[in-house]
Amino acid sequence: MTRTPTRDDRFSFGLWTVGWQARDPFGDATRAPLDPVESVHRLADLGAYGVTFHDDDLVPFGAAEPEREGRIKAFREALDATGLVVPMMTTNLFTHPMFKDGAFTSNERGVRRYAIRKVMRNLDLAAELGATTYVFWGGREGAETDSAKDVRAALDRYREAVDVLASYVLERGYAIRFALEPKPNEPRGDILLPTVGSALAFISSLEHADMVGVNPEVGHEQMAGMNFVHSIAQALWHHKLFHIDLNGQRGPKYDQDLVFGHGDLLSAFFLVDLLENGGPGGAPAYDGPRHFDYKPLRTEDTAGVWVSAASNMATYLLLKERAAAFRADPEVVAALAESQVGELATPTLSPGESASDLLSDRGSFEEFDVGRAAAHGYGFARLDQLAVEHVLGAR
Ligand SMILES: [Mn+2]
Repeated sequence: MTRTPTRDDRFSFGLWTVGWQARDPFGDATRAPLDPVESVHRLADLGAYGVTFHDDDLVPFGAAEPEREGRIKAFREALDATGLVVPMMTTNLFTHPMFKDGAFTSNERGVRRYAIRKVMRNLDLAAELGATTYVFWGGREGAETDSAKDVRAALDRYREAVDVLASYVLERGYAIRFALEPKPNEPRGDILLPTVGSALAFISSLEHADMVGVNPEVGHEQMAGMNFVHSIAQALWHHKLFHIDLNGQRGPKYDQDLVFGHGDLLSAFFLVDLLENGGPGGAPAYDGPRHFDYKPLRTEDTAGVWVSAASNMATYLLLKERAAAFRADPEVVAALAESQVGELATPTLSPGESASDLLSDRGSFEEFDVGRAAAHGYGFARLDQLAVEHVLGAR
């Protein structure tokens, strides 16, 4: 198996990732701006297949129409020259000071109307560029104070905005699905729809729920102390994993946006195993872009930016290789059987068996050997050590 990425690996990057100038709340930029055209060429050279962006990543906020057209034209020419595609697009509804109290959920109605219009304009561009996923990350949809935000009204307005925009996509006949990206906090003290679970529950209340899924991000879920592999498994279970943001995070602290695998490496291994081998018969469980939403370390120069971009893809491919080796190892197969991992797929009741049938099955309760069930070990310690040894390349 190759560790050199190809287009078939479907790796994509946001313009805002490699283009991050490393400005943080305490310090100025450490890198010069990067021209989106150059980013497209460099990402293509490194083996990516796609590039994604917020409206304002390509065209500065408030740019006049001729400038907007010129920048879009240059970007399209770079796509045509490299063959890179735009699988996903999104909207910046967080940088401009007007969004300081949110966009779809700002207390000020005029800001909410402006925000919807800003998305509509970029949806038109997304359709033109062939993007099939449109992400909503509501970084400013939240609050720092419980006195100042009526959360139930905010959720009404959030739903209203997504419903209106979904109707717009359907009316225009665009082949676009929406993906909501949860995050617990930062930049707001508390953000609405903080976890994958919250987003899934919200989606079930939408008018066009079938065209809305989630775009979970490794670090966002881990900032909330959640198990990212579990979150992805549940999103898959609901058929709602429309897109994924891969990166690294070291526990519940500020959003680190490290290179994929450079945080919780074991979790990254089990994530790749789930995505690549978690489908029926060991097929991939997810066929969408493997999208990296990370930030090159602030200490790096431009050369370091491209080293880190390549590292995301190399780490993913290494973990994919390790996961395949794990699955193919006869000792692992035996350990999985010993741990009864596959038995969980067997329904608890037999075909046609009812609750009263279960009641009359003395073997299930009255005569069940609870002592045996309590006494035997599951062998998970052995199984997990095999996984660790495979991750370390020791097998
Ligand atoms: Mn993200």
